[in-house]
Amino acid sequence: MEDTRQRSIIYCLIAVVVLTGKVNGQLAENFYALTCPMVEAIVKQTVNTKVSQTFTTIPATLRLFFHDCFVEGCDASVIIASPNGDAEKDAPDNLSLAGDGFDTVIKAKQAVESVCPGVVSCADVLAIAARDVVVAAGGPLFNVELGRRDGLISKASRVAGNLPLPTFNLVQLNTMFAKHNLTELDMIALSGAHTLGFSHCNRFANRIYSFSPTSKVDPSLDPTYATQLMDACPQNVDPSIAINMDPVTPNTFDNAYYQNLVSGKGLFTSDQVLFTDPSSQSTVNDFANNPGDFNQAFITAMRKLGQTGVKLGNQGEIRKDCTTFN
Ligand code: HEM
Ligand SMILES: *[C@@H]1O[C@H](CO)[C@@H](O)[C@H](O)[C@H]1NC(C)=O
Ligand SMILES: CC(=O)N[C@H]1CO[C@H](CO)[C@@H](O)[C@@H]1O
Repeated sequence: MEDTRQRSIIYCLIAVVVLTGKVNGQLAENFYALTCPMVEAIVKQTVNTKVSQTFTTIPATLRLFFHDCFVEGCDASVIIASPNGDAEKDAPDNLSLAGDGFDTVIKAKQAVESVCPGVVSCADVLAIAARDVVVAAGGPLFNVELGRRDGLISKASRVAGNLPLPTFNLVQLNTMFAKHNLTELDMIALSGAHTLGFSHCNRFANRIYSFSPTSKVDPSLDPTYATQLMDACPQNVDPSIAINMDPVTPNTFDNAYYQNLVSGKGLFTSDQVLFTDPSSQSTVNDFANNPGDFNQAFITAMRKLGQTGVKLGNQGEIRKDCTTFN
């Protein structure tokens, strides 16, 4: 009698654990299965509506996820707005984060909040939205782990040194990604996000106007591409001018980024170096020739990126409004 009761209690607990995925505060794909089962459908709808209004939603949201995860961990600290202009998003490195990414997360969270108030973190909304924009651009579909809590720190002064620079070489890139538990393979795959979106001219002007004392143009640049870049970005160009990072298929999430690298059309030093450095060249060749290999590596790396510095269990908070602490 006692035995059967105990057993049914145990079965019940197991069922709750399986359904909620709440094991010792770990991330889990079904984290909101009982508390907000519609969350992914709601976020997807908001994302798709926003994408249909403006394409920039796609690169802006994907990059926002990356910047969020690399500073304080994936905890939506990047979304916080400070009246004093000293929050994470106000740092010089964030200057070019497009407003549409913020807008997407804020709107999706509002839609989620109206159905399951106080349950889903802004960090999870951003992680889901980042997956959804990849899919909206024709990229691979994958499951997102959930259960992140929102962070309590957002400071511009804590951004510097945590984000990679477009002038980085392979060792610098690997070092920065290793700090976030990401391998060289992860780093190369995540760089494939530059198959989408825009860059301002000043981020690569050194490669076409002042590369070295002996060569104005970076010799690893395809000469025709270098000329196109000079036409699009004359010296002293309006700083608001931005150009496509993937000159071939700028609006599609595909492996053209790697084919561009093979043909000397990587926009940043940090892009082109993945091909010019012998230690990463074979991976670039593989991704250029086998889109399936790229997609698999990208999915693995995005899920790992989403685990960076996450707050779990009782840490942090579930923000009501993504732009302010509760
Ligand atoms: C590997 C090191 C990386 C460096 C040095 C780097 C640097 C940059 C720079 C300088 C820009 C141009 C910003 C501008 O002028 O507006 C940019 C844009 C972008 N980056 Fe990266 N990035 C890196 C990795 C990543 C990763 C891992 C992701 C996402 C998984 C990502 C996603 C994007 C996207 C989507 C854009 C376009 C943004 C837009 O159009 O609004 N980047 N990146
Ligand atoms: C990297 O992984 C280790 C071991 O799992 C963990 O303790 C650490 O917090 C992780 N670092 C980040 C930035 O997520
Ligand atoms: C999107 C966004 O909030 N960008 C801010 C980044 O930081 C600069 C200051 O360095 C702000 O002026 C931007 O508004």
